[in-house]
Amino acid sequence: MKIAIVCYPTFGGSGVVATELGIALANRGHEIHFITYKQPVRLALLSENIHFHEVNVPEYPLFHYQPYELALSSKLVDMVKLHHIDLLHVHYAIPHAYAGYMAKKMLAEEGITIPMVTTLHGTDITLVGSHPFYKPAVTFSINKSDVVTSVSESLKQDTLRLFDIKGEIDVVPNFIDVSKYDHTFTDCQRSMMATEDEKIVTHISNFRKVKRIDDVVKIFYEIQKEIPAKLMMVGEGPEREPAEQLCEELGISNKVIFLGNSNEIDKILCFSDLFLLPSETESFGLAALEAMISGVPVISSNTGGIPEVNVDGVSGYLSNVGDIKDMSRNALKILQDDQELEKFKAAAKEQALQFDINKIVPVYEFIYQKAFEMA
Ligand code: GMT
Repeated sequence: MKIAIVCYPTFGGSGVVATELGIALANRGHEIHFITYKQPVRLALLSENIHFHEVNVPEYPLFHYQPYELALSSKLVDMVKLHHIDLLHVHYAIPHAYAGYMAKKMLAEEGITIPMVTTLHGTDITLVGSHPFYKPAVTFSINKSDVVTSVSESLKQDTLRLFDIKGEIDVVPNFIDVSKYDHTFTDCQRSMMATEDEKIVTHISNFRKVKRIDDVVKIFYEIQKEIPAKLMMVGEGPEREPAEQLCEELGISNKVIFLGNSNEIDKILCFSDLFLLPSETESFGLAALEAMISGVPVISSNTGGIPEVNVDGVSGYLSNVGDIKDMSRNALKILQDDQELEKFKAAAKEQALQFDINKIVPVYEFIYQKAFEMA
């Protein structure tokens, strides 16, 4: 099948999922066309089955806002015709589902029928999409998609609650390429980051408000009072600077390393002992799953789709949003007892295996067949 994948090319979870899905589909013999404004960050190599088409928005002085969805829908029409693409899979409703629908209508004028699958990822529904400025357009484009999927049951319920949805929503959870996390590096270069007696705690995100970055710092502050520890902060975003400031104020700057965005997440997780994800809301929590497959237990909030990924008392612990005391107590329960740590590490990995890419990609292939029948 020839599939166009539309996504954000950045470090965000939706772009990562779309890219990994495209790569896996290409490995299964499909021809994949990524259509977005920059080559996706996790798309290292293009190949016979993987193509990338850049969407350009020409600058024009009249445009106060650059019309990206117009450029995207035109690019989709051109690429579908040029490469005889069979199906559109758009990740993140705004503005991709809207642009995809316009492309579909333009192609229909020329006698070309193309099904569109829309995958909802979280903030496109919970934070941005439900804003009154966007809601009518988001509702319209979800309802006009041939098949809609959401990455968790929780996100499905949020979508049904926030929008007037006419059709079904299929839950297809995010996944993990297990083979990528089969570490062969010896000591994971742990010694470069911490001394032997120090535990390594990690947080990875886009450092937005929703991630509650100050909670990450405060939980670590409690941990390091009790045991020797280091905190690895991975990612970039508006909350990074305030977090660095907070570390300074708490006098823990020498124990916290801000690494910025990284393409070596597997290596960082390889030397991590514990992962912190105290988010305000999270439709799935892909970063937690990436930690778990590396054998890193997760201390998280119990919000949104996180409980569908991180199992309380098994792969880590869950607490109410903002309950820093409970989160630090749970973190110490795991970190202070080596036997307990080993037990949680093994269980985290085991739990992550449920989301093996080889189980989930065939589900998307089934979804594509369904889209053909609906179109
Ligand atoms: O977490 C973010 O802010 C990025 C966002 C995105 O759209 O890239 O992530 C969302 O999609 C991910 C992949 O499906 C999910 O794992 C994240 O939980 C979800 N983020 C939120 O719901 C806040």
